[in-house]
Amino acid sequence: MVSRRSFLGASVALASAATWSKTSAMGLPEAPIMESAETQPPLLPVAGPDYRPVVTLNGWSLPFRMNNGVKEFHLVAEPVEREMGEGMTAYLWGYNGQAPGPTIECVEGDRVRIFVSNKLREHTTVHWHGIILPCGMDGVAGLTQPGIPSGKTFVYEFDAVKSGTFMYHPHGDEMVQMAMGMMGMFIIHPKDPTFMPVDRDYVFMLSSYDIDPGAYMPKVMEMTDFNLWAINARVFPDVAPMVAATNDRVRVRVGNLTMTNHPIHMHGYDFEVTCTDGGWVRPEARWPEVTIDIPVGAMRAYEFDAVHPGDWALHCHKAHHTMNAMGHDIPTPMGANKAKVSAMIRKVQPDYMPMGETGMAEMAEMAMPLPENTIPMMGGWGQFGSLEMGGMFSVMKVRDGLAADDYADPGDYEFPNGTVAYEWTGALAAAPSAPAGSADGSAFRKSDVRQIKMSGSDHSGH
Ligand SMILES: [Cu+2]
Repeated sequence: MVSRRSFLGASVALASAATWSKTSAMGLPEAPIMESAETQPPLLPVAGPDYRPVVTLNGWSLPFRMNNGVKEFHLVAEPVEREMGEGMTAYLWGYNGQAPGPTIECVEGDRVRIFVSNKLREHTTVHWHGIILPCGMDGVAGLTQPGIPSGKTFVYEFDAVKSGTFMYHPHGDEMVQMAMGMMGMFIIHPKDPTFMPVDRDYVFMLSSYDIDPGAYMPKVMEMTDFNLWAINARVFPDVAPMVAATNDRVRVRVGNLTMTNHPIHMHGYDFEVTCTDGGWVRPEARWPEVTIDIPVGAMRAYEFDAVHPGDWALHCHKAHHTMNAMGHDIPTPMGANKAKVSAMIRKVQPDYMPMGETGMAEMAEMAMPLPENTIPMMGGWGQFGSLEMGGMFSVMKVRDGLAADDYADPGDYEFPNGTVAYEWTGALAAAPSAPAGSADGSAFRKSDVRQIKMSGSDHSGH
């Protein structure tokens, strides 16, 4: 395993660290702004205990400065323009140029000070969801503090006493401000770097918006019928893939601040939930899953050993959440014969195309004219054609021989010969043969089969 320190020099973090050390310890820290919606490289530790920084999918981590032993961050609440996908920009509210806001990372035992400047036209606060802290730092407008007025800066300061995965979001005009996209992740790394170590640590936040095609701002009064289901405010096919080297230990942390739960399903692996926003899950309390439901207002982290190379789909299992903007109030079109009615419609609209008579897959391949500022309902092309997916969908790409700090999209998986499902044309493509070392023809490797002793399976006493 490559030590984290060994690739420390390769990071952009050093550049920002130099910038920060020049900043005066007096006055507000600079507030870095991110202009891109691309996944940014991990922000490697530059002070204090070693840790494995997270990679925020289509996001970034907020640089900090040290001031007399205190880690200082500067969040700016402000209107932002977020590219949710190619051809579609949303006017949201967020932090430091993006929505969701940057991930904040610190280490258990750190003293953190977070300056929050409010550039919105109404008051806001920041609530540090799940973090153990003094009540007056909890960020509930009216209850624990006055709202931060427009144009003002408030200071939050607390000791990071417990490691884990947390979130931040406003707790003043919460319904509107969260519907507008104000949210972010907050990671407190364990101070002991040998506790629950992983090789890749991904984090993203689930969010949903109701933005009519052609419009730019979400309808903040919508309660259930959203049309954009997003991973870190990006929709497939413009959600970045996650990348792992074969045999990496991988953690995926998923926060949910939408109005409904999302059963996140990953193909190719079983995994265990190892952390919630309540803390780390003890090994004896874990159980295997392939789909993990992320409740509203909650975080779940799961881990697995990336022993199966491939391009593995990862998505919300609510099928309507892997679609982009679409109408739901239409009758089922399958089986309808639209020939007669099409002829009538063409008299007034010559280019009318009847759709959906056989199903809706055809819609992914039709290049239909779209209104300005929207995204096709589904899209994404793989090496075998259309995926017919949108929304909350990404791909876990596991490859042999990736460098430890390589997070770039490795492209399409090269399937080994004879391992892809194929059309039956009357004979098998090759004579079936048992894999090497397997007497029974099982395609599974030994490492896949867990020895499970079931209690009560010993019937010898009967
Ligand atoms: Cu969902």
